[in-house]
Amino acid sequence: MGKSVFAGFALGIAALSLTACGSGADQTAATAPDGIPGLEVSNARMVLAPVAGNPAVVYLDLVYNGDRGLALSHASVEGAKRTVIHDMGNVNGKMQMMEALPIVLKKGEKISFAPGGKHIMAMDVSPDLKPGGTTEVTLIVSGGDKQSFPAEIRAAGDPR
Ligand SMILES: [Cu+2]
Repeated sequence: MGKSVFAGFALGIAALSLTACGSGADQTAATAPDGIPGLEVSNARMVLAPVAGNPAVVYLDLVYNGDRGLALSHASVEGAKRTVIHDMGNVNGKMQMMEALPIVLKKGEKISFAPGGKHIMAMDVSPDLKPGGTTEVTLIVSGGDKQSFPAEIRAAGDPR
């Protein structure tokens, strides 16, 4: 009797840890730094908004030397609920930011995400992201390959 109760208990634990393991693995898969062959990212930085809770902006420099032509259309930022790649465009004679078209990466391509141009917009940023810290940014290309890298977090007034 005592033995079967213990067995049932042990089984319960096993099932529980299996479940925990499963969800952990899923999360890892979603943010795994698989790497995109030929892609190098440098100078990644996230600039927080002056008002907490407003969107933050991520800038970076990338160089692509892979043989396969790719299109970069998605990004994610750890600690942000939603992430969109933006570009600046002319709307009725006024420059404003808008969702970027997929960015074509060909061998030898060098692209700067910089103030006044392309940038990654991070919405609903966690208050845990503070100047001086780092967060993980992931670029996702056509086909689902992705590459993650750290971005230094800066305050709104810091040099961009
Ligand atoms: Cu924007």
